[in-house]
Amino acid sequence: MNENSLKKALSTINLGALRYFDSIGSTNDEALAWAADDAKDLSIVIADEQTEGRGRLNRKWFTPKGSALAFSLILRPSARFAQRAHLSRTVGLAALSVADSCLKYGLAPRIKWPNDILLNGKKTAGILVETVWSGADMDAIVVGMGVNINKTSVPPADVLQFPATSIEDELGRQPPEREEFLTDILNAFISWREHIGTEKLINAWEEMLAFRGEQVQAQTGGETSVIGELLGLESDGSLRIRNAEDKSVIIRFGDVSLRPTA
Ligand code: BT5
Repeated sequence: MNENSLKKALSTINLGALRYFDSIGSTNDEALAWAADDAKDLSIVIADEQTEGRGRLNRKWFTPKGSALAFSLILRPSARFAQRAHLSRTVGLAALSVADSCLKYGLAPRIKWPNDILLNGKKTAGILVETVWSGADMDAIVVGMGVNINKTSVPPADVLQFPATSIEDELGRQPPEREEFLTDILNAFISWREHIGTEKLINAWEEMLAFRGEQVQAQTGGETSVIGELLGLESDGSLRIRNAEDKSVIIRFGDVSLRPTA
């Protein structure tokens, strides 16, 4: 992957502009700085390697050289969508785009709410959405996506809180070129984005949810956790769980980690 191969692969997609790096700290950091400056809607930062890749709460995200997709898209939300509720839907939009791209290769993706894409119950991609505000206005949304494409992108098990895999591991053969997989994700993202404010997006996202109808534990920061049956999504993308007292509990988007209760 290099700047030329990317520009060629992405030539049919209506992007704002592209910045490519052989190696970078974090594509989200570069995108946040660019968004605070003059980046146009749908500008993209992409790197072959990240040395300081980030997950939520500054957890580490591994992107070794030559093996994964790591990129950040900059969105300029229209006034109608420049609200906090829009953020969880944007995570759903990004997760669906990765999931749709996996489907294209015959894989069976599931979205572990809020921000992970699982193949065969293991994490193959993660999403990190961050914002740039000017005063009370949401100026830009940065959607960072990391996808393990080749086997060599999967971190060692001892540094992980949840098992991980790659597209290559799950296909059991040579994976698509990274440029090709990126093109699929961006095309899916652009077409799903048309439906960002609709039930269609929520329904498609809900269909893809991991552990639906199963018992899960949602750990919501600190010590708080909710245990119950995962029912589905609210219209803003929040998660609905039926607890042991048969009550619906709504889990808002934030630092939530979800796992099945074995
Ligand atoms: C995420 O956070 O899953 C969001 C990851 C977003 C990464 C992209 S890459 C492009 C852009 N630039 C950035 O700097 N970030 C974004 P979270 O749910 O907090 O999960 C983080 C956890 O995933 C870590 O604590 C590890 O346990 C695990 N992990 C780290 N690297 C992984 C990998 N390559 N594959 C699977 N799991 C990984």
